[in-house]
Amino acid sequence: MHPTRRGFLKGGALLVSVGRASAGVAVPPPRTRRQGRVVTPNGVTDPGRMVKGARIFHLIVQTVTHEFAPGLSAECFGYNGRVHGPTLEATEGERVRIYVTNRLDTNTTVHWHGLYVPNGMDGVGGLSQRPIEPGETFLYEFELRQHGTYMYHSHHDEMTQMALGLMGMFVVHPRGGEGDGPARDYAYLLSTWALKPGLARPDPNEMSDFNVLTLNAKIFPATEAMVAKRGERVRIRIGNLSAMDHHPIHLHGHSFAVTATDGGAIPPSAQWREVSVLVPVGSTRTIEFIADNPGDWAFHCHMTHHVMTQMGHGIPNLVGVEAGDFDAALGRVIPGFGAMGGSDEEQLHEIPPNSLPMMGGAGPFGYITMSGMFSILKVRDHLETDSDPGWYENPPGTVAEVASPEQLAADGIELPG
Ligand SMILES: [Cu+2]
Repeated sequence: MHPTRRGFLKGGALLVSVGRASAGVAVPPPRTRRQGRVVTPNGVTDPGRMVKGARIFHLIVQTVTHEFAPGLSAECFGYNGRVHGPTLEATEGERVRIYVTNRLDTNTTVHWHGLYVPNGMDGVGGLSQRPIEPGETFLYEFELRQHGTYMYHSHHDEMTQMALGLMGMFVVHPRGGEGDGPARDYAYLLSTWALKPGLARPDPNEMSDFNVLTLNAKIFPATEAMVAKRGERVRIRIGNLSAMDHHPIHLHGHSFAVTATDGGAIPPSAQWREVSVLVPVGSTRTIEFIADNPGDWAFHCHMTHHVMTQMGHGIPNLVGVEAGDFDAALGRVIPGFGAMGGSDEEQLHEIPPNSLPMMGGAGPFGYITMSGMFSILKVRDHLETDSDPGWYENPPGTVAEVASPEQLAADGIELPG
């Protein structure tokens, strides 16, 4: 099968989205914000504020219209106007007071995932507290007795409320700081959504067919790139609060050490090296490496369906089919149906409103055939700022290209007839 003749099913229509970017999904200029020491790509890091020796946070739970990428938005639940909530950042030994105001029209709670808290601060609705009713503001107060990467999420009707986005990261730095801490410290929260093309709200009832797979609630090409200067030590904290899916997160061009889970730091003698780290549901994994390989390196979930967006299922496999008049024939029973085939120019079919092609954004060598849980680590010899430096300029002779007849002959490669 020719690579430009692949078809992709989307919401009842088989789409071919290779060959050109559709309107509205060009790669936006990504930015990386540094509010605290931890950078939350596409999100915010909230260090709170100190009042009489305690660190104060305020989470407002509310309905939020969230954009996963230009062209795809949904009515979700969020904190402080965002999906997901801010990465809360504090230091071991601190007392935190976290006010939670419920602006939903349903009850909620907040659970502090992985943190040692008094039982009554654990946020399990009905078990450890009564739920926070609409309009109420609850206070959670506890001392941070550990350091590491944790999470927070609704623990009331959690199947629904987490499916709609009520979650965030909680980073606790070690008491006394880190003498040789990393130069870059990134935080990602992985989540999964069932958002049928054209619909306004994610479906919490879905158990298996999640079609929007996100890094910090964004899908490529809307995911902001990470940056690092060559030689810098980079830490990436990854939490997974997907409904049903574990994610093997893969980094290209480097290997890394798994340095911590939400159970605590892993002693150096027990750390292991990987190029993909499996982040199970309800867990965090922290990885560290030296960014010693300049370039634009893919950072993504290795589940192939998790780097796709809004695929539909339930039609026969048409890979390799000579489409011919198939579109017109099937279009009579399935309006808008489009099978693979035709020229590149014809390959992008009509898609329903508020939906995106299954994959892709513009790249330096054409269309990047990935979406969903996909981002890029940009390693450079020199970085003027922490914002996206643009595409990597490869040194001459270091990009794969068509083999020359001379080279083929020199290496004794004979092409099949
Ligand atoms: Cu995945």
